[in-house]
Amino acid sequence: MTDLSSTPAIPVTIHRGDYRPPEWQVPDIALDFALGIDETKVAAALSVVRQADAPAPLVLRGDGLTPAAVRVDGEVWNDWHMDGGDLIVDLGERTAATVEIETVINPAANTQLMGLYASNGMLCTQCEAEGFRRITFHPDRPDVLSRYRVRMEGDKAAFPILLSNGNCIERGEEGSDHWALWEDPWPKPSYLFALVAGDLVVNKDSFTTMSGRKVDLGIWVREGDLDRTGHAMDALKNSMKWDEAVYGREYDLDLFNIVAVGDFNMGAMENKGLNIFNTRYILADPDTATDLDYDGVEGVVAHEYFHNWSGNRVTCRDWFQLSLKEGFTVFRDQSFSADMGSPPVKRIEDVRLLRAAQFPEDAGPLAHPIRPDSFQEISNFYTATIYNKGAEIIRMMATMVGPERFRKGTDLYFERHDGEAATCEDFVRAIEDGADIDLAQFRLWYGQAGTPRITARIGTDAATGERTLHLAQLVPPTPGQPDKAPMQIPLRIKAFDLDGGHGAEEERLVLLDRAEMAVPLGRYRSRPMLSINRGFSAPVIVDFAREEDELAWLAAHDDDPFARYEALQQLMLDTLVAAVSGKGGGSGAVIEAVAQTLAGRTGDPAFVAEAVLLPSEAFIGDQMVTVDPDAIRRERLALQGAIGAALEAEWRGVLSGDAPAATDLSRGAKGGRRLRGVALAYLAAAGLDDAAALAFRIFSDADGMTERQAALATLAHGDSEERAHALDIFYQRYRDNPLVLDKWFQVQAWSLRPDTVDAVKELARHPDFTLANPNRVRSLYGALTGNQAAFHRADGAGYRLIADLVIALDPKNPQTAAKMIPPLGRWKRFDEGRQALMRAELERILAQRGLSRDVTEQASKSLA
Ligand code: 0A1
Ligand code: ZN
Repeated sequence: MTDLSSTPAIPVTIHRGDYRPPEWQVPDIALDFALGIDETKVAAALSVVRQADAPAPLVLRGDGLTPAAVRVDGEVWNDWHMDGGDLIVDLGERTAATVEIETVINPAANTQLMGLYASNGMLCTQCEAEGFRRITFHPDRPDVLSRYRVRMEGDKAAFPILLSNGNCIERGEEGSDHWALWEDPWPKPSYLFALVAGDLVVNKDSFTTMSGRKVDLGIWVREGDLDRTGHAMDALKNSMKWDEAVYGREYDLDLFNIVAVGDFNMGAMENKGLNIFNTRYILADPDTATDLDYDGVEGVVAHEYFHNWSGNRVTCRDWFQLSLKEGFTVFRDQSFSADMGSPPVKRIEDVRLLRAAQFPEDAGPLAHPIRPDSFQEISNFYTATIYNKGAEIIRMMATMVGPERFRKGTDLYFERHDGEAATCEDFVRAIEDGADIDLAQFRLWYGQAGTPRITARIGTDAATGERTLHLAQLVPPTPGQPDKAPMQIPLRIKAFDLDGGHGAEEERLVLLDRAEMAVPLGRYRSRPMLSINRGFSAPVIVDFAREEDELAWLAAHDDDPFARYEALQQLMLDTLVAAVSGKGGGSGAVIEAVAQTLAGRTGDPAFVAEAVLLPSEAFIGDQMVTVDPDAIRRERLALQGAIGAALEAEWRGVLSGDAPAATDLSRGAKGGRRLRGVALAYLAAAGLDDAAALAFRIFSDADGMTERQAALATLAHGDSEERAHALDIFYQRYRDNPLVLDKWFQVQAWSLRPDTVDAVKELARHPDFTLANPNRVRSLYGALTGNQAAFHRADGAGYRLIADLVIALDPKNPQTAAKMIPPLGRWKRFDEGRQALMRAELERILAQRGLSRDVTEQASKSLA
């Protein structure tokens, strides 16, 4: 009767085209938890209703569970069997029934952090995507929506706080135990279920919605962390207000709780009415969090809150539609953060991230469309493509129709699909109907992977002086997609006229929708200065050969700040790529442009700080046929040093005077600190005698983490005495604060020193290092994979270290282990020696016995 074999050795591939509606719905579910850290008993009562016309078995998914008892309509039931981990119940001719199942789980042994697990004595859940099946048997698919009633009981002293989704409708005590009954009136898929039990304290506040309803807000943390929850609370209230103002979306329960937990695989989770967060995105105070950490808290709090509509009220039909909720919600949180701060700086940050994380994914063996066609393990698809490229695709629609029509489209989407499990196609149709636009060709963005490449060229009619912009697009082949059709690509362009013959230039939106297209620009006496893909209106690569003086002109004069940033970055990139390929022509133009931009720093220092930053080593590598990590590091450091030395007075000028008070979180203060960090890095790169002393002084005088971390990171690149001293001071001061200790590991793994791989190896043996905490793993090993020259050390030591980690971590936490594989999968971009070393490590990983589905899928696809 029972076959408890777990995951099959060869992962099964699931195809989008195989989707079938559920044969049974579960309109109501009652869960009863008898809580214990190493034994929790779960009694589930599922009211099931048949949807299929003919009798069909009830398939309840399970992962690592044994059914302790099965009853149907109150009677002991024997017509069931196991299929792998799943429980199949034969209900005969019935069209409705109540199925009761008991399971017993061990949260303390749950190192995967999926399902119900223990973190620091507290119990919490993570159910997206397929964690609910580790708690009880259930269809566990997002198109099965139920009303939940949850009773939990446990030791009062161990679990003084008992939380679940919705409203607490009853509570009581029994000896040393107490219990609570929670009810969520909104039907939801199982991935949005949550439960928390632990010793927590709360920051309470409230928000009055646009229709005048009072909502109680609570942010629950461990004792001692309470005074670091203020920023998250402000972010929550601002998000609630913003969603009402910008999307007309009001919160729909009387209570909204957030719980922060130290052990968490991702950033946070949007469970209905009970968001669970990685502490990293809740806790912030000036002493322990940088300005970027503050922005991260604001953005993630908003993201999870916005999911209440884009994700919860309208959810996904199946996991292939993941970008329906994630792409849209990222777009919403990006717009929110832009409104809260500086729109151009936010756009620059978002594009930087897209280029760093998504473009390489789209160009490698793991490339997939934002709506994938197949997967083996859905956890592997929480990617930059689904999230960030997904957001770009929503942004393009918004750009094409403008804000008012876009709002009509989203209103229609929410109205049509409220309470439903929808598809990406539903979203596109709602925008088409609501915003009145034909998106027939645009839909290709959902199905075609790969970053489109656009070549641009300006032609001139010698007789008339008419200029024409010639555009061509190519969508590169990706795994399983050798041939692509031309896409619809919205490009914001403007052609500046330098000698007044053309008259006023206007920006326009060109819809490139063919393989090639000619766009008349009009008459210009001299060559127009073309600003193209302004604001990064489309997630594409534009190849457009421009001279240094054109880029310098645009960097100084373009009226779109993003385009100014792009022009300066392109100038730096051209200079660096030339230097790396041995065709260096000098750094004069870059230095001049940086000086010009710096001269304008009184405007928006945050923008200036972003604009004068050199492109990352990885992005320089992305421009090359074969990445040469050592030459890239050498040339980037040389250019950084040259800029540092040539503009020494300017950088010192930036650093002169006091830093803004760390408690000042205004835009100006944050921008000022950001620019000071950049200035310090330039001075240090110039190798000035007093650089280490200066960095150490800033480190010691700092009244907050932004300055302190920037100075420490700068010192960490060098080998001064001050380096060791500062690292030691930092460690002693913050050894009891896990989030700050993460930074201590991270700055060392980011170091540009040649011995960084050895240092990381050593740090992995540090008593404070642990594989049990995903943040710690990411802060050490994740930072190393982002350190190009270190990770790609020619002898393969970096690759070996990451493969060793994957092998050691997989049995404990396959999800986090699998996330470390993509950097090894980029082997095709490197020289033969590195290729062989990288492939060998992937093969070594795959040769392990009992490998998870997560790691198997990522490693095998990476070798293809
Ligand atoms: N939906 C969440 C992301 C998330 C996904 C899976 C998780 O399982 C470990 C956790 C969180 C979001 O977009 O924020
Ligand atoms: Zn999300």
